[in-house]
Amino acid sequence: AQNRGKLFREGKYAMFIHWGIYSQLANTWKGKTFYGIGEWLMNKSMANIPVADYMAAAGSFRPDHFDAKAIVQLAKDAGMRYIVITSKHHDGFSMFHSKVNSFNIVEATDFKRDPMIELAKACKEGGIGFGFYYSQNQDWTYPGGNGGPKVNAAGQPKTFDDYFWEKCYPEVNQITTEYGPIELVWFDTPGGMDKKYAQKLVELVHKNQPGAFVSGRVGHGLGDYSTLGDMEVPRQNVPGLWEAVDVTNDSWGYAWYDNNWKSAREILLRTLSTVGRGGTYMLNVGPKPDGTIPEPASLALRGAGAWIRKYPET
Ligand code: FUL
Repeated sequence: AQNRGKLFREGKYAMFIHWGIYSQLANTWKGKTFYGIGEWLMNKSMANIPVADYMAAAGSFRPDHFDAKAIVQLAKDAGMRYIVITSKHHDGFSMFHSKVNSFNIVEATDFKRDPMIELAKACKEGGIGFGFYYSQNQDWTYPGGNGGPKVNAAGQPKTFDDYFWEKCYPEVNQITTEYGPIELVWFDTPGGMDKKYAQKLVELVHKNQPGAFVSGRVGHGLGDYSTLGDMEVPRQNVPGLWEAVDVTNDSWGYAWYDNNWKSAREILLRTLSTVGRGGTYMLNVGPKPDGTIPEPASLALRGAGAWIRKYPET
């Protein structure tokens, strides 16, 4: 489609949001702090949390101060043109009211709201774009997902194919049909996922969302653009249609100890280094346990935004 990826190509600057149960845990488990990227907390490489224990932790997820309008206002003040948020990260928790996975924010928490409905609406009203991150290959809690249990609750063996058709495909169908027009689906860490699965996802997104891009991390060269390495800001020109993804501190998901905040000036330099070489810059914020954006991040974003918005396009 002609207008596919319009905001990606023209907008140049976006907000990335990593938000999930891990935001509540904030890099701690049973009183101990684990250092690293927060959304990986349950992984073997960090706290190595058993699946049942991690799933039970959803019960304490209460981001009561989540305010979609405030986040959209922040993105606009920052000069950003769209927001991309984790609908499901590697931990397998659906941050929307999934029809196929009861381990989701509406059914598995006392919060009970579908924040994706709120954010989609706020973006629309605020005149900015909206999109979803979706971990298509790694799923550490659903039987058959990459890194997940190999058997279901009844002890029956489950394959990646089971996971793909029972959870991944229907969920991607849901996020591309129930939240209005979106700018892109940001697939991630394709690993060894078979090409046939990647193809199915690309076809599905393109069919349901004629204006939406599929990220390069869907794998097999099937994406609509490419993403540099995590937190990589280019030092030389990069060919093609591409983006840089970056963090406001050192973690994507909220980590309580991480105060290595970038200043407004650093954010501007990194934005310019990316956009000046033809790329799109997507900068992450990780909501705190209460659902609000950490103050140092919003201050820096607004500081940089004051310069970016000084000369409006129209
Ligand atoms: C990575 C993921 O494994 C991280 O957790 C994060 O989502 C980053 C943007 O992509 O490769």
